[in-house]
Amino acid sequence: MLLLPALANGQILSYAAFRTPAQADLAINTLHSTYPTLTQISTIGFSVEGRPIRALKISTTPAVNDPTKGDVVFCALHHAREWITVETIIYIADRLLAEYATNAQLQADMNRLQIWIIPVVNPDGYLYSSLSAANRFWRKNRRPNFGGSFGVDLNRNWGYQWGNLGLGASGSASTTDDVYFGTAPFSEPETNAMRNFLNTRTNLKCFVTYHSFSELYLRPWAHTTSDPPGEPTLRSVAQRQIGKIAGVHGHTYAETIWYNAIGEATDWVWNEKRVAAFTPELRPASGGISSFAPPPAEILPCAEENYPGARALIHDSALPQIFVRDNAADTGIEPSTGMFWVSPDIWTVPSTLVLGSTATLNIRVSNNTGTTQNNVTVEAYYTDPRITLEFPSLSSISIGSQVVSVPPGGTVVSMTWNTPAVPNIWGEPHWCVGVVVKHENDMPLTTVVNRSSNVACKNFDFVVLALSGLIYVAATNFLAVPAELQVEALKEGLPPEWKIELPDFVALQKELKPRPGTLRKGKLLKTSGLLLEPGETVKIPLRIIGAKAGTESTLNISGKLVPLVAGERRAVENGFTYQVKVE
Ligand code: 0X9
Ligand code: ZN
Repeated sequence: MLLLPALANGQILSYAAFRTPAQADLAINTLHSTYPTLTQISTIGFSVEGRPIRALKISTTPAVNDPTKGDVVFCALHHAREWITVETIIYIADRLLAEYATNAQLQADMNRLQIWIIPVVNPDGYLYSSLSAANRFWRKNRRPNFGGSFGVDLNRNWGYQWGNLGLGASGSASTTDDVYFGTAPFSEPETNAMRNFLNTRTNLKCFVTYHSFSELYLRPWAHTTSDPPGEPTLRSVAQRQIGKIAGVHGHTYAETIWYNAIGEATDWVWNEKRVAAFTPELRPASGGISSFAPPPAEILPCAEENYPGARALIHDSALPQIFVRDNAADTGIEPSTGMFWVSPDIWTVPSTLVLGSTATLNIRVSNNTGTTQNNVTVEAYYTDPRITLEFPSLSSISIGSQVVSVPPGGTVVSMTWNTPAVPNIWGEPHWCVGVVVKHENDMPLTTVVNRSSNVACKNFDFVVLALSGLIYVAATNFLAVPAELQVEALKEGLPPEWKIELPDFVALQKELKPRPGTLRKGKLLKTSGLLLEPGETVKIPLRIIGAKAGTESTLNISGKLVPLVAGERRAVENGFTYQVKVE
């Protein structure tokens, strides 16, 4: 009888040697057959040479898609030679499944999630690199290129900033180059499969694409050294991840953007999905090309040190721990539903604000973990809601940041807000305060308010005088394409005798005189709202009927910009609360 040494963390597979592609496939099959009630294997697409790109789904309901559950996606091997990434991601799956039986916190997290492990994005390249010593350092896929060479760099083939050579970043139009970006964005079936897979996730939370080597923890942007929107959020998570990795074997992965690259995976994900996306570069720390094939003794420690980081992202993705409500009905569920710019947990004293004054900003932070959470960072920002309602954003201004303890009953944090002295860019007295709460064990993974229980906002106003019942609402089309503007005055909260009359959109449309092409497109797409060119602003008069002079109420206006594009027209929503006093 052969006695195998017990594996430290209950995993069932061995990490003593690099797997061949067939063995990597087998490893996934073994995990599935060992844990049939917790896993499902699916094929998300096929490579250039027709090999399946497989995903191992880990979930308590693996056979069905549950849109209420968050989707956490880990992938590896965009680049053929980076074998240690396959081992690491298989280990993560192996250990999650082993720990599930006894780890109550993992069980609680998993109840809320669907975890996807895609060990080999580039199966053709992987096989090719395993066929001979001469092939071992192949990087690209195996696309037969025009001119007779092979391969597209899959980490240059994603759609954001694809082929943008003007940036001077890594990426090439030359078929023979190792960083050849292909003939079009997503021209390769491998990246196309990944995009389609991500597009069909119902509640995407985060995305990690493992590469090697150099021991780095990369975050967007890749294509430029400028900060992306929400950079503080990405940075906090990256730093937390680095700490987790270092805590295992003392390897401190560097926090950097490294060299710039175009058409890179996490840039597309952050730009398109606004979910935290990272590129860890695994072991070893340095070396020449042979470092893509480190000694097999590196596999296990590399995998081990990356497990707690993966685990932490899973925990972040699984429901509210420390949270701030988006509206009174919000229990922390992500995404929240209903209005998201009316957080009851954000208020000022005095409640009616004056431009250029000083107020006390109060923030109620809730905690449903059952125990006091220390070192919770509470950040407050204000922003022009005409520009963005993400927190933080490139244009948000910090009000303050505090580190507090939050007992199970929650706590109120107060800070001084020096309010803006001027109206927002559209001349309205609206400014939005956004709050971001962070904790070592509960990080926000997006800047989008309704999609994170860690992010909330409240629109603040000054009293709007409605002389003879008329008020103006401004809206602008900040999309890059013409869009249909839909405006709605919400009835909730209004005195019963108040009626809000919207203007005649046909007459208003005539006043705007948009270019005929836009009108034609609008007609074709059967629009009913106002058609706005990119950058165009419109002031919409709303008439309040039935109100007695001197009455006052809050009025919630919701606006939607629906881009005039063929196919699925995804609306961008925004909303404002007006404090209206009728004179
Ligand atoms: O060049 C790449 O695609 C990645 N490095 S690798 O050695 N694995 O090839 C890095 C791409 C991501 N870059 C940044 N986020 N800066
Ligand atoms: Zn790589």
